[in-house]
Amino acid sequence: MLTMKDIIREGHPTLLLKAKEVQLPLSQEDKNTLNLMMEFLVNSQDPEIGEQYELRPGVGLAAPQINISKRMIAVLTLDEFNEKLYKLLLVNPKIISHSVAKTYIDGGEGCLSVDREVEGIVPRHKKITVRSHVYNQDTEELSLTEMKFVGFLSVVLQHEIDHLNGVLFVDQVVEKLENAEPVEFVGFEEEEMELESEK
Ligand code: UDB
Ligand code: ZN
Repeated sequence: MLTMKDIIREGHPTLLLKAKEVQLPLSQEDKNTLNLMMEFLVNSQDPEIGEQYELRPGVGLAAPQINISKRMIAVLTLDEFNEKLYKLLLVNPKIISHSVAKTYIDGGEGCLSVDREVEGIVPRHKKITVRSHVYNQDTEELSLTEMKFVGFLSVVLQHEIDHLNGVLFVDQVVEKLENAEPVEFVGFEEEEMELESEK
């Protein structure tokens, strides 16, 4: 299993590279990497496993963060309305369109690869359309899909796709953003929010 030791941190050169397109069909090695990435997110959000291995509860992970410079990301999170669970393994994702409207997370962003608090907010597109191959862990098949994301999911996807392009949120922070609404978390449990902000 992956632990925090496997996650490279700010200052590591791989985090600044543009990751390579993944060759299709997927190799067994790439399938293994995708499975490990999702397993990390699942473990990191499990209170017992997370505590035992001292994992930060992750909502997304990009392959470059485990020093594999390939265009693969994992996402595991509820939307900001606590309504839908997104469990996605994406290969060669591409933002094909986005809204003019912007959004941001109040209180800023963090990153599993950044071990410090960074003040300021990160401007993000409010809505994006992503075209990507989606990996199904049960069938081991890929399917090319277009998906729309808004709000928190849109922010998570943009944060992860930035990693594929060698971009860290720390280089995109601003003090304030005019004419944009923050992601509004509705029905998120206080405890969950506190868990996140304890970090
Ligand atoms: C995270 N989680 O997983 F606004 F309920 C972060 C860490 C670095 C703090 C663990 C997170 O922001 N959770 C969260 C945020 C909310 C509300 C809520 C939970 N990442 C993943 C990462 O580093 N991927 O590369 C950072 C996130 C910042 C914005 C999107 C991804
Ligand atoms: Zn990150």
